[in-house]
Amino acid sequence: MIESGPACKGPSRASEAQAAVSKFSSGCQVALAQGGGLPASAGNPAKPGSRELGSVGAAKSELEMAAAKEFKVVLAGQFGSGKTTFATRIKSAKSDKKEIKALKTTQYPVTLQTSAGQVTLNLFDTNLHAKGGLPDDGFFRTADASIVFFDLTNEGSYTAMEDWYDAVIKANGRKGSEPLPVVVVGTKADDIKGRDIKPAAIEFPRKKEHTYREISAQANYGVKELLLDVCKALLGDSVQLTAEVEMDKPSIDKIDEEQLEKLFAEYEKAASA
Ligand SMILES: Nc1nc2c(ncn2[C@@H]2O[C@H](COP(=O)(O)OP(=O)(O)O)[C@@H](O)[C@H]2O)c(=O)[nH]1
Ligand SMILES: [Mg+2]
Repeated sequence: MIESGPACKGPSRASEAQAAVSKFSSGCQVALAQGGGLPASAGNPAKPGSRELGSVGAAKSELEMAAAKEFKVVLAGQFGSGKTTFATRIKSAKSDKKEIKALKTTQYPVTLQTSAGQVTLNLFDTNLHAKGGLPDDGFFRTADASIVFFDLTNEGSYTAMEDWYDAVIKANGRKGSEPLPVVVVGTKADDIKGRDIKPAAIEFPRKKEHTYREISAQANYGVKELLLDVCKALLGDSVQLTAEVEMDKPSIDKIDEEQLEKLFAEYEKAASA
């Protein structure tokens, strides 16, 4: 049986002072899960007695934890909402991607240098197509965080987002523990004319109290910021990126940032009303 060790509890939304502890505990959970081990439910409480397992084993698992700082980040959202386009913007993620055949998933590792040290976000991107329906629980389970996507130009994708969100939350039930970190993302922000959803109508992230961000992966707009949002949700608000994130050249080079800021201000106004 795998002993989880004292620091190996479910990720807690970090108070800043606890950020370091929290990131190790999450990383630990990922390492175990990817080794084919534990389901990622909340119930991995710290066991006061677990220090008593062989000191070598304990030391090793602490070392592994310190080295890990890896998080499973599930990309959720309707087919065509722009998940793969987002994941493949990041150069290293694209070159180091791995197929996980059993889960019909591509794993894109995004390694970031942050004020909390090196952090790897393993983006889990499903390869199923629309007719395949929602992925199995195995895809969603053991997530440390999720990015939930909808396409700003397709109202149906906004509606469908709730099913994906529910699937992530259900597979990662964390009774009695902190909620799963989630960032909600509106994609294809470059296509202002094609927008199908008014800012004030984007109620979902406010209702659920999750961070909301708009991106255009094709214009490299908001991509880095989104990665930072995920780090903050996992490690605490004070985390900063300390090195550039290398991205592919944008395929759209003009984007009306001023107009996008106006639209976002409308979202915020509705959110604070
Ligand atoms: N205009 C625009 N189109 C995008 C953007 N991101 C993705 N798309 C398009 O949306 C479609 C679906 O994208 P994809 O990443 O495959 O979606 P997925 O099924 O969620 O992985 C593709 O035709 C993309 O070219 C974007 O930022 N702007
Ligand atoms: Mg895809």
